[in-house]
Amino acid sequence: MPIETVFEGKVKYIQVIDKDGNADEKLDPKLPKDLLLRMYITMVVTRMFDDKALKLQRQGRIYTYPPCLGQEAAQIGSIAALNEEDWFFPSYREHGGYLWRGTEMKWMFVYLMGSELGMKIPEGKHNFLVSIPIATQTLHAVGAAWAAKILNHKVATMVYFGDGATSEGDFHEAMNFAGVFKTPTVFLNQNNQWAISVPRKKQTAAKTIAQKALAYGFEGVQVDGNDVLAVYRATKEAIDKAHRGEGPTLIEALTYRMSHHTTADDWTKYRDSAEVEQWKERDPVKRFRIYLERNGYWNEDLEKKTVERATSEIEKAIEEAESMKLDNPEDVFMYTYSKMPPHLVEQMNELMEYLKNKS
Ligand SMILES: Cc1ncc(C[n+]2csc(CCOP(=O)(O)OP(=O)(O)O)c2C)c(N)n1
Ligand SMILES: [Mg+2]
Repeated sequence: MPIETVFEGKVKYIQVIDKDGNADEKLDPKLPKDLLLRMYITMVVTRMFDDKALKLQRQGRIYTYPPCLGQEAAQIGSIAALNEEDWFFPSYREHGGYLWRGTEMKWMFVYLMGSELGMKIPEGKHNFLVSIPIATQTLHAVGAAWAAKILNHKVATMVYFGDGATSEGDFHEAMNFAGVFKTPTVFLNQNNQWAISVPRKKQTAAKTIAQKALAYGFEGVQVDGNDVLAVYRATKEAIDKAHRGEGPTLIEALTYRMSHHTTADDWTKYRDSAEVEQWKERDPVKRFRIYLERNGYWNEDLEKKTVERATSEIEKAIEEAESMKLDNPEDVFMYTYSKMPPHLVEQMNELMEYLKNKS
């Protein structure tokens, strides 16, 4: 039996639309107009949702909010390549992903108002919950993919995580398991250059995050994460591969968090505004709009109507969320176990007793 001692691996980089909106004819996936428009409109709505959520937090109407400004192409380009039966495992920044997968905006606001009700996944939707503990969702996604493989269900799982998450043990365990057991998993890394105030260069000495896949025995691809068509192309290939039973892929979407890490953060304390300005030139929404306009699919009038429709949709969602009765503190304990263990029952009773005496 030959023993392998030499390894020569490579990571490819994909860009379809450059920062000025010029498309590479050979790489353009030439998607149908209705899909392209749905992608663009969702990107615009995501950006408007994001802007509104930030303002609501500043007014004290929702709690901590993690903005996704600048990451719309990385999110929508990838989620659009996922079939409905495939499973979506987000981190906490994938607002665009939830919108694409049919989550009603009012529930997203309800969640941000601190109610567990907002995280109730609609029946039949293959979406997972927001994951705040960094990288834990990579293990969940690999576990679910492994279960699907054992059950012979032809579905893939796709998991979102940041550059900082690649320093967590969970990420490496998930990658290793996925490689060995060839699970149908797409690891979608949004390398937005920062993990709160820690820059990407402090997460790893490797040139790319994508190359980490090679050490686990599978393919790693780096894409321009601000180019929605490049992200779509790479993700579609990875999902198709997973459906064919050919195992996992790691996609590194190179992007940038244009806003604060969360509303509890202030980026002006640790990064240069010149850096932010430089990334503004690579704006994913603007770039995609130029592409659509050049293809004759978009114009000022359609933009205006989209913004008007989204404005009233967002206002209506806020109104509905704010008119709900959301003050059920016991909900915090309710939905982790089908049968609540005794220590949680005790804590819940203690809290309810405390609140009763306080009022
Ligand atoms: C296990 C764990 N450790 C630490 C934290 C605190 N924390 C919240 S976000 C974050 C940075 C994550 O950065 P990255 O993975 O790049 O994702 P991004 O926020 O940039 O999308 C940290 C350390 C946490 N939530 N979970
Ligand atoms: Mg990050």
